[in-house]
Amino acid sequence: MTSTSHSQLGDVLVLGLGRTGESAARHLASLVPSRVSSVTLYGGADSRPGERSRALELAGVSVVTGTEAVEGSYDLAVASPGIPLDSAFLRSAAACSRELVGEVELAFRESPERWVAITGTNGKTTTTSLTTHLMREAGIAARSVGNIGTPPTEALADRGEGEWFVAELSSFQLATTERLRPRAAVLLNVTPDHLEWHHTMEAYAAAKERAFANMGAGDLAVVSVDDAWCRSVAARCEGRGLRTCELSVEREPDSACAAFLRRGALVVRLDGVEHTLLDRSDLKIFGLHNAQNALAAASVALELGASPERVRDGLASFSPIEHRIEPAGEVGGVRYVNDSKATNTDSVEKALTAFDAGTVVVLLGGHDKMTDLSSLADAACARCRVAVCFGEAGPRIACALERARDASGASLEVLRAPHLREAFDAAARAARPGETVLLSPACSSFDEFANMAERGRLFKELVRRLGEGA
Ligand code: UMA
Repeated sequence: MTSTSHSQLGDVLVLGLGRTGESAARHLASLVPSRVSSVTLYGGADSRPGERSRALELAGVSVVTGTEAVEGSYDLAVASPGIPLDSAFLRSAAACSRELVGEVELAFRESPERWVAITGTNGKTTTTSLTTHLMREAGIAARSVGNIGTPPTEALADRGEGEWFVAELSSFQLATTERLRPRAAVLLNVTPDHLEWHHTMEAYAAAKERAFANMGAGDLAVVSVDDAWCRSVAARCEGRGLRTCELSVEREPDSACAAFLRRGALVVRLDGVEHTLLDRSDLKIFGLHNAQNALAAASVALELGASPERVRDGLASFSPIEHRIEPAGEVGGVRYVNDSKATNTDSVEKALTAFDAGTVVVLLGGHDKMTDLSSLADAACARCRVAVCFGEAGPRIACALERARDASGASLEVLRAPHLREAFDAAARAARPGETVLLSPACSSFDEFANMAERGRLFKELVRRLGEGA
């Protein structure tokens, strides 16, 4: 099929009843009857009728729940990112569709101008928000879409004149792209992740590399040269003659386009022209990884026309989102991070992936919601060196962690403390230079605080006091 931005799409199948599926189905339903004949959504085996499916039915979408066996015949199938490519669900859909693409690909086909793609294992969300911030500071209309939360098809309806889509793209989203051609794309790093979906590192890295597949003359690829997977992507981009901005926080690349640190200052060189932006210590986002994120965002903003002055101001004014993996300071070589917003196990598991395995001292606990802890316990065993369990849920979490540790042979140290203050002291004593003390409690705060913000503020206050006393 050769659908272009205003082609007939025919009978369309949408897979997944999450945010992506809903948004793709709504967009497609708005094109009936002019470009779309029918929209059918399959929610998958675990999906059930509910508010979302009823609202979609009212919008004219046929919704099928509780099965992965797709029936019928479709011109196009649009997949949600969470559904693995080799799953029975996707294979069943592909068998009755002329073409299968992801939702990002659909959005790109519908509106292919002015896309920036940002991918990598870690740092995508910060880099995406920061790029959008820098562009806006420079007077360039921009919106963050994609994995960061707003499916791009949702943003299509009110896409402003001249507005850029700064798309955070996960490997899942990239794996189902075909014609996506961003004007600039960033690859921050590739480390093992999502292997349950991709199976091999090669497949995972190849999905990320798809961001660059269709780029050509005049486009800019911003690619880290600090890890081996990225280096080979950079070499292939350069081999194709693509303008490639080598991104490094470890050395100064000598290529015509590069982004790096020189005596602590962020420097971006585009086509041989250098811009020294600001000192790393003037950023409000901490850590070398955030210097890399800032370099990547600055490279894109400068490439797309932002002035170095505006980029400098934007870098200096950008703050991390409060309570969400928010750097709270560094004392004695130990980083402190406030993720008080993580009130469920899933968010904690996500947060843990942002740090090197084995370097985290995590603070877990609070009001006990009696949720299942097995997956959290496995994640903590895999990624943390120490866990300090506190509050009402503390004893139950500690037992779950010890059970998982003993079953897996992991070496996690489990400590117990009555409240956040004592837990903080125990964590600070246990942490070694180079490690991170992470408040990512997996529980709501109501046993001890009015809300999660109050809990996060106390954590930051304890870090400040520790720093003063150090
Ligand atoms: N489904 C199945 N079988 C599966 C998986 C999903 O049937 O094996 C169906 C179910 O109906 C389910 C629905 O698909 O309800 C959910 O779809 P989804 O998993 O694609 O999730 P969405 O709600 O559409 O959210 C997705 C992203 N989720 C994933 O990639 C898992 C969101 O990223 C993203 O913000 C959103 O689209 C908007 O673009 C979240 C995420 O965890 C934050 N991303 C991963 C990460 O960051 O590590 C990649």
